[in-house]
Amino acid sequence: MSKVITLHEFIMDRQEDFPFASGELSRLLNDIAIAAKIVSKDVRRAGLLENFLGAEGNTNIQGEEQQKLDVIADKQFINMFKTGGEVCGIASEENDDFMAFDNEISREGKYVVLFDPLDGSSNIDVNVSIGSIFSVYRRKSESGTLANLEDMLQKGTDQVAAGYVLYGSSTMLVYTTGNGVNGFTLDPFIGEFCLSHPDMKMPETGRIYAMNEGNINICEDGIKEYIQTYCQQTLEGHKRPYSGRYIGSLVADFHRNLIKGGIYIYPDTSTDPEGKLRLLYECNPLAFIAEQAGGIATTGRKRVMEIVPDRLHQRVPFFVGSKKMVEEAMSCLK
Ligand code: AHM
Ligand code: MG
Repeated sequence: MSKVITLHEFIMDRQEDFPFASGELSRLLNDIAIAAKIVSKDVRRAGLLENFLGAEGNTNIQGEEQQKLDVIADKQFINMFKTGGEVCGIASEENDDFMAFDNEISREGKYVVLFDPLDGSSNIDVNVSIGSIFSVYRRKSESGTLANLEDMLQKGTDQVAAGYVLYGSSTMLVYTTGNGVNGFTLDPFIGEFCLSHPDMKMPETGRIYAMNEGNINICEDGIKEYIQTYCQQTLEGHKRPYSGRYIGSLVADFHRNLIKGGIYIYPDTSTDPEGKLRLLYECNPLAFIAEQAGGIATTGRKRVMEIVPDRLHQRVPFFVGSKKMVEEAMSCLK
């Protein structure tokens, strides 16, 4: 029987891999894992608890209805970051503005975290997989001062760590610090994330495409061409088509494609000319993981991680997945 390696042990063993390592990033990743366990516990029991399912009654800055669990998860992560001492400020998909933590230990924190506390909102109430996504940057502002907007608006290439937690048939945490991608499954009996997917690699190609095809008529022609040429069966039935699989939870669709090979597409449409997904909370962290696993992430025209953000809640078209499949899709865009 091989030795069980917990996330905590793994992070400590790898500490020297981290740029500017002095232990803070290790502690921050451990704090994220603890917050993820708390959120996982809430997600797993949501159907049994009063006030956990359904809409909160508010909309976020993007005009989307917040679910109660969105808000609960947001508070759990913020509380962990605020009290941990490694983070000087955060920005979350659920909050209008970023937060600079104004307490003594946080002002010294080296990092900022940008995150989507619970992604896949439309699946929360129906017991379908959802996830949390996070992205970690070194602050640009002086240590000891308050975090500012410039700390938050960094390019994806500046990320020092990124990851996601998938609340699926099991809870998994997958992360990278720029030295490959590793996946850990939460063992509910011992309450630890244990290494289950070492050195994850995204297959160079695959047979799965994930897109909300309800939007096909409001997409540019190149998207239609890609779906018809590469993904769908021809009328004569000559071509073996890809399989369409769309969960509608980005983390879950991405995770499946990471393991099996595939492409996820959320393009711009005539009704959402910038696309739907958020650059800072969703696209950059998954782009970092995809690239570290050998995949690609683009807007269809440009590498996602090279975009210089100009606002917190910026949206971008998103094509992510197996290298060959994303290249095929890009070849159809004019
Ligand atoms: P959310 O952050 O409000 O949950 O929105 C992001 C989600 C993604 O997880 C998912 O892939 C996409 O939105 C689904 O959107 P749609 O319902 O338009 O297909
Ligand atoms: Mg989201």
